[in-house]
Amino acid sequence: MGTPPLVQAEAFGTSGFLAFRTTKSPNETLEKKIFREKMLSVLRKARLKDKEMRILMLGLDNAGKTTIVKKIMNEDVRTVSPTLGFIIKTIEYDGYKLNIWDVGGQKTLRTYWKNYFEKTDTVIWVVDATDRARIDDCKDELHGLLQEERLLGASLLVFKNKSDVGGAMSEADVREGLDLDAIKTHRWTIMACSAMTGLNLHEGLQWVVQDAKDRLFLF
Ligand SMILES: Nc1nc2c(ncn2[C@@H]2O[C@H](COP(=O)(O)OP(=O)(O)OP(=O)(O)O)[C@@H](O)[C@H]2O)c(=O)[nH]1
Ligand SMILES: [Mg+2]
Repeated sequence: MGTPPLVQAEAFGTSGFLAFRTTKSPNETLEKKIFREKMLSVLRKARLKDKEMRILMLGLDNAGKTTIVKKIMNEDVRTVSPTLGFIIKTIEYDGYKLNIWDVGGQKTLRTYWKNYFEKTDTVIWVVDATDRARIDDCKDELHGLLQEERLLGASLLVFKNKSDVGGAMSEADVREGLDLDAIKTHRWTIMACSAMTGLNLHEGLQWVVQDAKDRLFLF
């Protein structure tokens, strides 16, 4: 277990319209596109040097995203309800300021996910390991997300949540079900976790921070 996180700030939103407008235009030339990506990479690196990260937590509804965040914050995990907009929580972890964006995953809300992509350092993709029926849906949403240009520089942590439940899918099941080995565009890893018992939640944050440190030497 890593250093316990400290609550720094909290914000709530009930509308999916908090958009960070991208400056991209449909007629962007290749040179401009390359320049824009380079600038984004420089900015991202500068922020990592400042030890501040933007983490986007996504996944299908009922996966356990909000419960995970609550558990990390040492809040009561028995009182969660579906997220209709987004919740931002800021925690200090291992000297890094992690701004975690927890966004609702219901089907009708997924079209708003794009409003949160800008400047994301890490995507935490939460999977309900008891939901075999929707593993294909989960795979399609994840692979669709990874096509997003604005997420190209982001790393991916897949949390196989609800691992405390007997008969839940194994890590190998989820790895295969989500076709994770086909992902070549992003640095990724998968970890079994439980928002109920707290299994691997801090280890997950540790990976996120270590990955940020490693990236400082990569770009
Ligand atoms: N057994 C078990 N139940 C969990 C776990 N994590 C979440 N749950 C339950 O799963 C349900 C959904 O949890 P949420 O945290 O609201 O899921 P969400 O991903 O935030 O859902 P949306 O906000 O709709 O996108 C709740 O009833 C939680 O108590 C876990 O690790 N183990
Ligand atoms: Mg939620």
